[in-house]
Amino acid sequence: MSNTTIQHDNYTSEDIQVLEGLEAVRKRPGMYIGTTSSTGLHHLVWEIIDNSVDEALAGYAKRIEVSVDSNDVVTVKDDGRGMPVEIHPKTGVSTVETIFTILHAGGKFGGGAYKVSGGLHGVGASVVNALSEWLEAVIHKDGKVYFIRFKDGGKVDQPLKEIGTCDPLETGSIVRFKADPEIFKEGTIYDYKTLHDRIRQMAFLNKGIRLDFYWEKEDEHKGEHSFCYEGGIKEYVEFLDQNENRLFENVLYCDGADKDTSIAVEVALQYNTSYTEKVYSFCNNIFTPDGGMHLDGFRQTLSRVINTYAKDNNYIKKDEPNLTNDDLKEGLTAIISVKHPDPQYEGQTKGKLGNAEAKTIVNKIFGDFLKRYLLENPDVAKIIIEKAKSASEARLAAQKARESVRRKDDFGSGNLPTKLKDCASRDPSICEIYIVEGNSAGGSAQLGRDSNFQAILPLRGKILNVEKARMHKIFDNAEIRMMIQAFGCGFGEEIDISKLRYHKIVIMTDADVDGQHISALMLTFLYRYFKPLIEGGYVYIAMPPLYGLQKGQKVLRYCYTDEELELAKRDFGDEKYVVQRYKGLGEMDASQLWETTLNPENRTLKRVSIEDAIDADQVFSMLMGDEVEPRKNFIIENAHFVKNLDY
Ligand code: 1YM
Repeated sequence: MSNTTIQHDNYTSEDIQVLEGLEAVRKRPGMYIGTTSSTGLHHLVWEIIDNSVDEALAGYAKRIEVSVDSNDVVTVKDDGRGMPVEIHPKTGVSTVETIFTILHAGGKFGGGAYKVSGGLHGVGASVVNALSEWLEAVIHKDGKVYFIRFKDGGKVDQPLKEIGTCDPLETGSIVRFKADPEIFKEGTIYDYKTLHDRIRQMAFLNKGIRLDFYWEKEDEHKGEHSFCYEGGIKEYVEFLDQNENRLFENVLYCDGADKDTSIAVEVALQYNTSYTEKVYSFCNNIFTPDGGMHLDGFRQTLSRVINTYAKDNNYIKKDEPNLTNDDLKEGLTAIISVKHPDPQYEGQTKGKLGNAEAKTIVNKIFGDFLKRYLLENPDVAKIIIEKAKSASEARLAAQKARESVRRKDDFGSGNLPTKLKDCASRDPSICEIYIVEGNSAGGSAQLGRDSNFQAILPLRGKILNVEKARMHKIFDNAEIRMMIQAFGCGFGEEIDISKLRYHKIVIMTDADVDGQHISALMLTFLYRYFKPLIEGGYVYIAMPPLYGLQKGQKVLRYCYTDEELELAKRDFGDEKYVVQRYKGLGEMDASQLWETTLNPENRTLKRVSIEDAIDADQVFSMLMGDEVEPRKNFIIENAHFVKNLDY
């Protein structure tokens, strides 16, 4: 292969190969970034940030800046060595051009260093380039400033050239790009929260690296957000538990690496007074929602070391059973983060780390640490063991309670609660169940519904706060038992969606703070015990109108938001009407309720979705946890109390 620069106005065979490569990405973007939805759009940003994070993890960059401007142009800047600019011996063009035009060029070109922060499918800068309207890179290196530009999905627009000089101490890479709207048909608009949360997470997962996020759009988020955590995942655990009461002062933290395999491990954990667990595992900075070997190693070690300690110190008698993983879960918050040179992801959605050696190494590093920590901190050991023992006792009681509840209500037999006003149809795909707050509204709903396909389950008062209660209490609650019976699909780990009796579960509460609180309780319950129903998109929130414009007895128009009311007022010109504010569902009669909230033709339903398990968990814990103040503020501030409500 020749060592001369390719002329970009007359194509050579290498050029054509390059174009074919990037063309393949444009033809099948899904193969490289998963999807061309908003998720895929954001992947472009992650890919470029990953390159900067790799440079930081290699010890060269200290600070990374990410900005999004009002035209959705993204700029990522780092103060690393600067991408290599010399002619690449294999391609005959600059290495930076090679990086941006040859698929999977990543770390293979740089002399063996592997990519640590792995993007989806391990794609890199060239994929971003292929899917961009244009992309520019500016490189500061050896006292010189270089520039290169691509357009139309990765074609070289301006080959690499020197555009100036700089202080030789000033080095780094800047990449700017505009995603191609022809690829991202749903639009190229970035979401503030998605970027903000992921950048923050990157900062938590990579201690000491500073990530500055500049949101330049003219909206409420405009400004700079700077993230840098010297404590890394230790601070992540503190962040996750900011609204909890911790059981002891310090977060347990360890890190280590295995020389032979180059696998690095970090674990941080804390216990709080709640009964739920927040344990999240990552490989190469990517969340592994389905766990895998690193998580298995963590659980196995936690249980092994604590049980050994508990037996050695007579917290558990020799003939008593061990504490189980379930016992050790209650109130546990932990992050397990591994860095692996060759991760293998398994499972249908590739959310599970398959490398068995990750387990061995977590066992060793976390095990040695925990054993020693417990010996040195017997007071902490005692607190953890006592928490787990009380969980174990509660579990036994719950088991008994469940069995008795099951016998009493006969969950599987098709018996239905008497309060349920069921629908005629037995085709779940068209059936809906409205869970209605309060008996009076329940009455109107029962009269107003279409009984062919709409069932009504009235609930009285607030259902039990499931976050605070333990299992056996939850199943003592009559309202909750009725819901479980009505759904017909079982609950918890035994759920069977094929038995679900309604494909729309609609929560209907008053449009006030109390109503929102009840919705939040309901969602927490569904989230904890019927997660697949939320994931499957079966759960909705009804939106009753806030106002009616009334003329005499007749309602001229219903308004569901304050903005709508303002618009309606303008539309009405000379017409005389009074604005009626609905405080509760009970104020509407049966036909009004049908018209506004039940009739599929007119009603507004919000579908509840969980895009981000961590985030949802946070909101729920905050809403339901022991700390009253943040909850109160949140409910007052957020009319729409859960982030992921789709309209
Ligand atoms: C805003 C995006 O890409 N930074 C970046 C990338 C590289 C280097 C430094 C780098 C790596 C190496 C040597 C090396 C890349 N290099 C390569 C390749 N920021 C951003 N900063 N010198 C510079 O790994 O040996 C790919 S990315 F291929 F050259 F190694």
